[in-house]
Formats: sequence, structure tokens, C-alpha cells
Amino acid sequence: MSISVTSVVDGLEVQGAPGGWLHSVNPARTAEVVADVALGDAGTFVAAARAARTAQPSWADVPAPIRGRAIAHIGRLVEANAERLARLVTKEIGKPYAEALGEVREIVDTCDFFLGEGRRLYGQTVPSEMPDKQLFTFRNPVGVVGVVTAGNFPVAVPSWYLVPALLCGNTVIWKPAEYSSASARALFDLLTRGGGLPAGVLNLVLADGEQTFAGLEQALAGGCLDKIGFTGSSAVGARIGELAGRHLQSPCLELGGKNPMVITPSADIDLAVSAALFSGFGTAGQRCTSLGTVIVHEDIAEDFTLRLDKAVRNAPVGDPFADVVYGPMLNKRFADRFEEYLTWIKPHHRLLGSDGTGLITAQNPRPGFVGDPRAGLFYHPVVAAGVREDDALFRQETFGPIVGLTTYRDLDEAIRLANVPGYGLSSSIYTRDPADAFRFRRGISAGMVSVNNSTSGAEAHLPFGGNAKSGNGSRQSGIWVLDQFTRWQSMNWDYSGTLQKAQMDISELTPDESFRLPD
Ligand code: UN1
Repeated sequence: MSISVTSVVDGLEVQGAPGGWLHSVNPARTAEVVADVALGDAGTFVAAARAARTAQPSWADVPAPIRGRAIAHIGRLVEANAERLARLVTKEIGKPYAEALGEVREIVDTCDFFLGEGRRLYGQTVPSEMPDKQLFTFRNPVGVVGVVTAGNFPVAVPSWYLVPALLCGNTVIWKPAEYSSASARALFDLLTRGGGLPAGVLNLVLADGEQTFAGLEQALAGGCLDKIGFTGSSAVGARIGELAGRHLQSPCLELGGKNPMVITPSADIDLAVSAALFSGFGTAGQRCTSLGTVIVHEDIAEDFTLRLDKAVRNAPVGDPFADVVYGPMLNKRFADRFEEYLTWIKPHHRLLGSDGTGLITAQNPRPGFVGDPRAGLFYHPVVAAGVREDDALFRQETFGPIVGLTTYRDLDEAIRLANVPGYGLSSSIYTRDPADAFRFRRGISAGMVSVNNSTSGAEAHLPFGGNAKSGNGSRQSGIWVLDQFTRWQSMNWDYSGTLQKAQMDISELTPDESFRLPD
């Protein structure tokens, strides 16, 4: 039986569906509706921003350690509901249950980190150049934050924004992906109830992309939005960056990736193969950190390719509640887009990893498929060997179970190839040579570098984010995200009883410049 899901503004469920109704469908069983979603519109977003504006000063007045306690309670409530939330995530977006449990764990990790930050949120005391004067810094909340998130991590990635934003004393409007509305509403309820959040502190707006964009525009023009956080495609990120820029704001952007994995001759090949399998095909390749292209040294290319082909062929695909490497595409929209990426395959590509390409069906079967492929949006995995620099498959993000493979001769060439697509999110190198690892780290444009590890699977307390087409340099997670949700305020306090002028009324010690040591 499906549930009904609504937006929540100022503590109240929004009545009606000004943006229409949407069925959130189980992608592993498309006949099953998980939730009937009442969509809001631009007006809903603006109403939420106004409510957040009204609620913000008193939320900022709650002492930070008390806000930290709220985060602690949220973490506990999420933990107590972990299996329920993970099941809902698997049902709604088709992520294998083990991964969904990991995703829920990531929320708890984020809460564990930020509950203590409530007792830090350190400012500094800084010496002055003048006597009887003291300098200080304080972190102030930014104000009202609008968070727009994707559905591939329907609860973990939102928590990277929501938890620190709230901890820092901001109020929030959260607009999740429509197709993961039930998971979003579940997380929203855990946050508001677990945290005992007053009405208006956290608001949930379910709306489509265009209505959301119009809502952001109107809220910015109306002066009730101070910051945007966005996780999604590079194209939409550019539009959001442009809009925010017109209001002299710098958004927090976490965008796409074409994440390379370089395999050097000294690599442990079996280890590299298992990482390429997980990076490329875990979450059906629908992570922003998923592997884009394997760049393998030509001396080991044949051996590596044979082993990768075998591993991908043997990988169980299917029912996400079973033990599979991956399940369905997140949603029909992503399946359709993936079909388009498959048209980028060219005659010079050698396809490995499966007997077919495209939708897995009775006529286009995959041996060992787990469950009934006709029930959902399941796709064959593809390894496209022989990708070239000017191929779309090499240059563009292809959100789905497809990985390119090419070869290189020396490490400089590998690094150059890895940077060609112009993204810069995650990257990986397999090597036993520390010099290779450090040369790669220095040369790669990515914000995140793995050595002998997958391109995906970042831990929740290291800076997460990218450069160029992957983002505007903002970083999430750990202490680094505090700079997104607070603004530094500096204070100077002169208690000398005189007007001491900086740079002018300063004393200087006199050096003896002619002093020399004896010969
Ligand atoms: C994303 O796909 O937007 O590092 C985030 C990872 C996950 C987060 C991915 N922890 O793969």
C-alpha cells in the first residue's frame, strides 16, 4: 500500500498539491507505487523561506551546545530507525539494501561528528598590534539556507547539509529529488522529531526542478534566502551558480564527475579489479563518485582487461534486497538518460562485461540475474574498452553502469588523460610505488584522491567536493563545511581609553642593524 507524502512548511503539512501529484515508483518493481506525492510549487518554496526567516533569530539564540544535543538525539533516532529507513531507501530508489544501510550509517556518522561541534564552533582570540586592545573572531550563522539534493543518496547527502546547517544556527528549506520523496519525508520526520526542532527551523518542499528554480529566484529577490546548497548535475549547478552570483552569494555546489582510476604496472591487479567493479557498478554507477574511465598501463592492460571482464560478467545484478552488486536504475528518468549514453558507444569500442547491452529482458538476458528482470529498470553492465580522448564516452559523465577503459605508456600521460574531461571530483590510483601516488596526487585536478581504493566511498568527516565541472571549490563534511554555513565576524575591542589608530599609533623596537659576529 502506498503512502501519501506532503511538503511541511512552518511545522504544518501543506494542503493540496499546487504542483500536481506524482507517483514515486519502486524502480525494481515499477508496478509498485511507493508514495503518492503532493507537489508544491514556487509559492510553497517562498512560503517556506519566509517561515525559515522568521524562525531563524530564535534558533540562533539556542546555545550551540544545546543545538549539538539536538543533533545527538537525531543521530540516536536515526540509529533506532536504521533498518526501516534503509528498507524505504531500497524500495524507493533501488539501492542494494547493504548500501542503503551504509547510507543510513553515514547520517549517524555525520551526527556523531557535529554533536561535538556544538561545544566547539571555535572562534579565536588574536593579539592586537596595540596595547590594551584585543581582537576576536566569531562564527555567525549565514541565516536561511536552501538545500536542493539529488535522489541517488536520498538521505545521506542531504544530512551533510542539514545537520551542520542546523548546528550552526541556520534555518533550512530542503527540496529533495521528487522521485525520492518518501525517503526524504522519513528523514525530515526523524530530524524534526529527534531534534525537537521548533516549527519553521527545518521545512520540506516537494517540487519539480523548474518550480524550485522559480522559488529560489523569488526567495532571493525577496531577501529571504542567504545561501543555496545544491547536489546534482553540472548543468543545473551552473544555473544555480549564475543565479546566486546575481545576488552576490556563493553557493555550495556538489556536481558531477568523470572519475578516473589509474592502474600502474606495480598494482595488485586483483585488488584493482575488485575496486573497478565496485566503483563502476556499485549503485548501478549512479554515484557522483562512480568510476568513469579506467586508465591502465599498456604492459598489464590485457591481463587487467580479461580479469575485469570476468569479474563484471560474474557480478550478480538484480533484486536490491538480495546480495547483488547492483539493482535497478534510480528512476525512469535515469533509465532514459542511460539509454542515450549507450548511443555514444562507437564501432571502435570493444564491449565487455555482459553478453548484451541495454535493458535486461527475457530476449536480452543476463545469466545469473537475481529475480525477475521484467519487473524493473535493470540494465546490462558495460565495459567499453578502447575509448579515445575525443569520445563523448570519455569526456562526459555517464550516470549508470558503464565504464570506459583506455591505456597509457607513462604516468604523465595517465595524469593528462585523467584530467582531460575537465571534471575534478574523485580519482584513484592503484600502485605499490609511493612516488607514483604522490605524483598522481599533485597532478590530478580532483578534490579527492584514493590510493589503492575505490573512487567512491568517501568517509563522512573528510572534505568532500570537487573543482571545475564538479563544483565551485566548496567543500562539505567535517570541519570544512563550517565555512559554508557560518560567516566569520571579526571584533576588535580597545580598552586603552584613547583612540589608538591602526598602522599609525604603533610602537617599534629598534634593531642594531650594524651588528656582526666576530670573524
Ligand atoms: C554522491 O553520489 O553525490 O563517496 C555522493 C561516496 C558517497 C557519497 C557519494 N559517500 O561515494
